[in-house]
Order: sequence, then C-alpha cells, then structure tokens
Amino acid sequence: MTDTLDQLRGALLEDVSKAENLEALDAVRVAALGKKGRITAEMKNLGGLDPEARKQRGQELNQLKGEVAEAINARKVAFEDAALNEQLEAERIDVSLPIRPEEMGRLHPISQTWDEIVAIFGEMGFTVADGPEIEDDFHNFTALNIPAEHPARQEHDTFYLQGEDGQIDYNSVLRTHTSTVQIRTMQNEQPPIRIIAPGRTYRSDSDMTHTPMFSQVEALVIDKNTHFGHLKGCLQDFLDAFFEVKDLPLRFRASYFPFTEPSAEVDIGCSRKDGTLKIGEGDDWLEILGSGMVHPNVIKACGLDPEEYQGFAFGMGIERIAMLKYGIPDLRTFFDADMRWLKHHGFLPLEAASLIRGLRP
Ligand code: 2U9
Repeated sequence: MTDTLDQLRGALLEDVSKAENLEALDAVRVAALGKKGRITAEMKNLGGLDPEARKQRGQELNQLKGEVAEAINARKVAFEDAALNEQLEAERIDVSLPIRPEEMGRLHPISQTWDEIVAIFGEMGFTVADGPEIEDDFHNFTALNIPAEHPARQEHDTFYLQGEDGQIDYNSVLRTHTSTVQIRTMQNEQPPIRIIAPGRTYRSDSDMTHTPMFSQVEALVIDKNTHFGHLKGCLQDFLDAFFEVKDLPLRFRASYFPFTEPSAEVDIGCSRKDGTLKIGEGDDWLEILGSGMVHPNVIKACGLDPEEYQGFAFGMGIERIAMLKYGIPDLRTFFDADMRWLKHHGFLPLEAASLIRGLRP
C-alpha cells in the first residue's frame, strides 16, 4: 500500500475517533464512503491504471474501505450505548418509594368486616344470597311465623312506605332483617340450602346503640338431617376464624325468637380489665348473636315439608361485631362520613380480606 493510502487511512481513522456525536460521525462516513467521498474518489481513479496496478490498488482500497467502515460502526455502537445508559440513568425509578395518591383511599370497616364474613363462610361452603330492601308483609313477617298482632311486629319498629293514596301501606316495608332473603331462597330453591344473607336492614330506632339503618348477616342451612350440633360447630368455626382465636369459648343461652325453635343467644368468652375488652380470654361473657333451629311453621310457609326438612339459622349485626373486633367504641361514627375517622379505622384496599392470605393478624 502506498504512503498516500496510509495517510488517507490515518486521516480518516482520526476523523472517526474525533467525531463527537452520531451526526458528526455520519458526516465523516459521507466524506469517506459517500458518493463524493474520498475513498469513492480513489475507486473512481482505478479505471486509469493498468490491469496489474488496478488489481493491487483495488484490493488495497477495498481493505481500507472495510477498515474505515468498521471503525465508523464501532464508534456508532459506542455512541448508542452511551445514549441508552444516559436515558436509563435519567429515567431511573426508585421502586422503594411509597405509592402516593393510591394510599389515600380506605375501605370502610363495615366493608372490610363484610368481606371477611363472606370469605370465612365462603370457605365453609356457603354462598351469598341477596334480595330487595323494600319488602312485603309476607316475606318480612308472616312467613317468619310473625302473624298480625304478634308483639314482635311492634318490637321491630318498622318503617312503612306510603301508598299512592298518601296513606301508610302496611304491605310495603323497609326490611327489618335479612331473613326475607332466606324466605325467598327457600321458596325458590330445593334443599340442601347453605346460604348467608348479608345486607342493609332498617328499624325506626335511634340512640347510642341503634341506628335507623344497620347491616346484618344471617345464615341458613336446610337439609334432611341438620341438627343443633351442626349449628354449634358452624358457629364455633366462624367465630374462631373471625376473632382469630382458636377454640373461642362459646355459651348458648336459651332464648325466644318466633322464627326458631329452640332458640339460643350466643355469648363469647371475654375479659374486661380497666375498661379494655379482650375477646377469647377471661371469665366474662359477651352476647354476640341469636340463633336456633328453623321453626317448622317457617319451613311450611316456604312450601317445604317440615317432616322432611329441617335446619338452623342465625343472625348478627355487622356493625356490632366490627366494633368488637376493631375496638370502635361508638356505633354512630360508622355513619358520620368523617375522613379522619376513616383514615384511622379504615383499611388499605390491598389488605382485602381473604382466608387464603389469612385475615388480618
Ligand atoms: C329464617 C329462619 C330463621 C335468623 C335469626 C336471630 C336469631 C337474631 C339478631 C341478631 C342481632 C338480629 O342484627 S340483630 O338485631 N338476630 O337474633 N336471627 S335467629 O333466623 C332465621 C332467619 C331466616 C328463614
């Protein structure tokens, strides 16, 4: 190779190494290898040489062309790598930073407790049943063995709706319990039945411990051989899971409800020391729910044969058990829509209740 070609090589490789960015590098490429480039010009001169010299010079030029192209490409890759690294550095994300706006929202303790109840009973093989909040007299009272003039009707402090004539319509009530849902289920489905009915209920009652609207969950199991032992086992399993206490002490006290016979109120073991309630320890008792074997009249009213089918039912207030589990002292605060209260007592959405992940520790 002649000195001139060596000089050309030296000059071009220097240009390549001096190019400061992709644009400058491309200019070097055009100046060397483009249509009017220096190597291209040398190629064009080959025609004037004799064959032997042309062959020799052609080979040298091709080699030079390859070397320069390779140098340009290597520098290009280096620029691209540097640009990518710069971009990655600029867009670095600190994954350990806490999320911001999403953390603001809270699940209301009633929603959380409701979800927990559904998760536990779901795991036990119950399905969730739903029904209307405006009911007729039959589903709210008569089918539940509460006939007209029965004192329980007064006790329920029922909200009646107004008829078209402006008078009270005694056949149109805001349901006073979710038992209406169980009645509808028994009317429409064949046993075995295993459902829970969580829902809003209404009673014209308002003081420290009562609000006109409150949430209830009731359960119903109907089959051919269901007995009180099943009720006991079911309540033990549910209450153990809900209060997260193994073998939570339970006490059944004989009671009376028109829709169950026999009926029992259920207490759980607790201690009350220095005004602090602890569930599952101590030798005090706390009433938690009502229960019993479904009254034969109720089974009959739903079109089933009480000689063939029997079962158990129970009901509890969701606000009440939420207050006990989460130490919320005042029932009425559930309905104040106070954001500070919700921030304190509410739950992060990502802590949604599930038995698979375990209820809250
Ligand atoms: C059907 C048959 C029987 C559901 C029952 C109770 C006892 C009970 C109260 C607890 C507190 C309501 O929220 S509360 O005020 N409930 O004491 N509930 S037995 O019995 C039924 C339900 C449906 C067809």
